[in-house]
Amino acid sequence: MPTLSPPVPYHDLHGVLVHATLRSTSLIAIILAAVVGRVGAVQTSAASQASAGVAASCLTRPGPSKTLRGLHTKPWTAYGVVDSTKFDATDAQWLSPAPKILVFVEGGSHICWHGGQIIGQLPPATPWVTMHESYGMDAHGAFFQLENVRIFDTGDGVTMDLQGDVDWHWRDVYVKYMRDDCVENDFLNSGTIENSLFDGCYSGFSARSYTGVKDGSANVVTVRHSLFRMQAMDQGYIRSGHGGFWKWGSNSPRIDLYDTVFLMDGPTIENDVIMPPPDKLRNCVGNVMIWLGGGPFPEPLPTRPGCFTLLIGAAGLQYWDRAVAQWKADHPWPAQDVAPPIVSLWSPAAPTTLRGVVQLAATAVDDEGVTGVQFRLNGRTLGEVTTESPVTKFVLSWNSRGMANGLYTLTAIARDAAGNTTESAGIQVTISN
Ligand SMILES: [Ca+2]
Ligand SMILES: [Ca+2]
Repeated sequence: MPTLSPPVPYHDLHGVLVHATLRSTSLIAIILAAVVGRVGAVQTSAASQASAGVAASCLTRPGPSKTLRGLHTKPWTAYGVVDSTKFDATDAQWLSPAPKILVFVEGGSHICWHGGQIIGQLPPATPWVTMHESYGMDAHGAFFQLENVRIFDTGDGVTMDLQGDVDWHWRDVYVKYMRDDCVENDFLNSGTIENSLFDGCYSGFSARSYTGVKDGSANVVTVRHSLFRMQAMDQGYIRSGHGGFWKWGSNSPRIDLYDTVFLMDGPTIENDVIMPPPDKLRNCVGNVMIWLGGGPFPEPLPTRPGCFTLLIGAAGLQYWDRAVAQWKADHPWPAQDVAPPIVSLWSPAAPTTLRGVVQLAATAVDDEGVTGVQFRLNGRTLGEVTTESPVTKFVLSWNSRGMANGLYTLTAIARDAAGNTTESAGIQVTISN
C-alpha cells in the first residue's frame, strides 16, 4: 500500500553525508587536524573577547535608563527615543502570534538595547508572504547597539531598514528559526555582528537595497566570532527550502569576516549566494564552512590562505554541535520557558486518503527545544511520542488499518521540556482500507 511522502524533499541535517569534495584522505586529515586544532583557538579567542569586553555592555554608558519587565503579549513600540537611551530588557519577554513587528524602537543616536526574549508563534505552515511582514525587532537610529537579545520564529530577526540606521552593532544575540532574513540591512549601512548565534535562517544576511537607497559599496559590515546555520523552511518564497547566507548586490557593503562558522545542508533556492561575493570580501580570517549537502560544495571557496576551511559530513556536524554547545555555555539563560512550541502537519499537509501503513510527519520547533510530538486522530492518540529526526521534523510510521474506515481530523501536539504544549491545526483525512 502507498505511504505518504512529504510534499517536497527536505534535507537531513543529521544524515552522515561525507562527500568527495576533497581529493585525498591525507588532505582531509591535514585539514581536519588544522581545524580541530583551531576549535580551541577560536573558542579561546571568542571567550577572551567576551570576557575582555571588547565592546563593554552598552548599559555601562552614560545616558537615561529604562527598565522593561514582564510578559508582553502585544507588539510594543517606542518612537522618538532620545539619544543614548539605555533599555534594559533583561527581565522582559514578548510572546505573540501577530505577524507584525513585535518590538519597534526608533529615535536618536547611540540607543542601547540589552536583553529580552522576543518570541513569535506562527506555525511552520504559515505562508512566506505572511512571515515576510513579521519582524522580531526594528532597531532604528544611528549607532544602535543591540546585545543579549533572543528572537524566535519571526520573518526577519532584526531589521535596520532606514537610511539613518548607520553603524549598528550587535553582540551576543541569539536568533532562531527565522523564516525570512536572520539579519536585514537593506539600506546597506555599515554594521558589526559579534559573538552571536543564528540557529536556523531561511536567508542569512540581507543587504540588498530597494530603489532609492544610497550606494553602500563604501560601507563595511563586520561579522566575527559568530555562528550561522541555514534551515529549510516548510514555506519558502516559492517552495520549501532555504536561501544562502549573503543576499548581496553590487551596491552592498564590503565584508570583513573573522572566526565565523557557517553550516549549510543543501543548495540555495533563492537568488543569493552561500559564500561572500569575492569582490565584496575585504578581510577574511579563520572562518569555517560546513557542507552537509549532496555532491561537492556548490561554490568556489576563496583561495586566500586562512580565509575559509571547508568541513563536510560527520566531522562538520560535530564541529558545529561543539561550537553551539560552547556558545550556549558562554551565554547562560536563566529566563523561564514561557513559550509553547510551534507545530504544523507536514505530511499530509492537505486533505488526503490514508491506506495501510503511512508516514505521518509534523514540523515542530520551540524557542528552547521540542521534547516530543504526539499525533492524534479525532483527539485519540496514535502510536508513540515521536522525537526529532531530521531537525524540526517528527515522523510516525502508523498502520491505518487499526482504525475504522471514515473521515477523521488529524492533528499533532508538540511539547517542550517545560511542559508547554501546542496542538497543530487539523487536516481532514479519510481512512480507506
Ligand atoms: Ca526581509
Ligand atoms: Ca518553549
